[in-house]
Amino acid sequence: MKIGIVCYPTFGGSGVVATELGMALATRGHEIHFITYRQPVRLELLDKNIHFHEVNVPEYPLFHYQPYELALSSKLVDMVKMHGIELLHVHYAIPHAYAGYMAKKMLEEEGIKLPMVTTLHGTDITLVGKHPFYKPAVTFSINKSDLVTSVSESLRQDTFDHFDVKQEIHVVPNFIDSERHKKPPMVCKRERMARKEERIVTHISNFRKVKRIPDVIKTFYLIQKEVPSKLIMVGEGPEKEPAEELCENLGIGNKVIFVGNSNEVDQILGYSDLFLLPSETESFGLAALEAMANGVPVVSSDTGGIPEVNEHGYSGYLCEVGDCDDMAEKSLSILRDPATLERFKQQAIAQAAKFDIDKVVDMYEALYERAFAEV
Ligand code: GMT
Repeated sequence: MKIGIVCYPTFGGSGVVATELGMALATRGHEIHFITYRQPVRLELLDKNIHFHEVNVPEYPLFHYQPYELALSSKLVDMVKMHGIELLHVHYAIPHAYAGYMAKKMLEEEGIKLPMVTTLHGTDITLVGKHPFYKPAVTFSINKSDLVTSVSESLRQDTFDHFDVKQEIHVVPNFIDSERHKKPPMVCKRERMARKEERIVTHISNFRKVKRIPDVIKTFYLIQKEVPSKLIMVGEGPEKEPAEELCENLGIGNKVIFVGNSNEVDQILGYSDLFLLPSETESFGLAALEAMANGVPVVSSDTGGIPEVNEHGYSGYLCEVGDCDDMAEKSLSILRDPATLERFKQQAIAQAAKFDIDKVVDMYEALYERAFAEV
């Protein structure tokens, strides 16, 4: 199958999922065309089955806002015609489903049928999408997709709660390549981060309000009082600077390492002992799944789709949003005793294996077949 994938090329979860799905489909022999404004960060190599087409938006002084959707839909039309793309899979409703639908309609005028699968990822529904300024366009593009998927049951329900969606929504969870995580990290730089006797706690996100970054710091503050430890903060975003200030104010600046965006996530997780994810809401929590696949138990909030990923008392613990005391207590119950920590690490790996890439790619392939049949 020749499949066009539209996604955000950045470090965000939806872009990561889209990229890894595309690469997995390519290894199964599909021809994949990524169409976006930059080469996706996780896209390791381009080969005969993996192509990247850059969307350019020429700057023009008249435009206060550059019309990306217009440029994207035009690029989609051109690429479909040039490469014979047979199906479009758009990740994140805004504006990808909207631009995809426009491309589909333009192609229809020329007698070309293009089934479109839309995957909802979370903030396109729960935060941004339901804003009254976007809602009619998001509702329209979901309803006009030939097939809609969501990354969790919780997000599926949220979509029905917030939008007048007439479509069936298929839950296809995010996934992990368990085989890749079985390999030992190439170079272990643990000693650069912490002393041997210290535990390593990690958080990875885009440092937005929804991630409740101060809760990460406050929870770690309580942890390090009891157990010698370091906190590694991976990612960039608006909450990073206030977080650095908070660490200084709490007197733990020397115990918290902010590493920024990283392509070495697996390596960092490879030597981490605990992952904190105290988000306000989270449709899935891909970062938590990646942590578990690397043998890192997760202490998270009990919100959105996270309980579908992190099993309470097994791969980690679920706590009420904002309850830093409980998150610290649960973290300490894992970290204090080496045997307990080892048990949770193994259970985290076993839990992550439930989200193996092969099963999920099978699900997407079956849905692509269905989208073809329905057009
Ligand atoms: O806020 C983020 O984490 C980025 C956002 C994205 O679209 O890249 O993440 C959403 O999609 C991820 C992949 O499906 C999910 O794992 C995240 O839980 C979801 N984020 C939220 O719902 C806040």
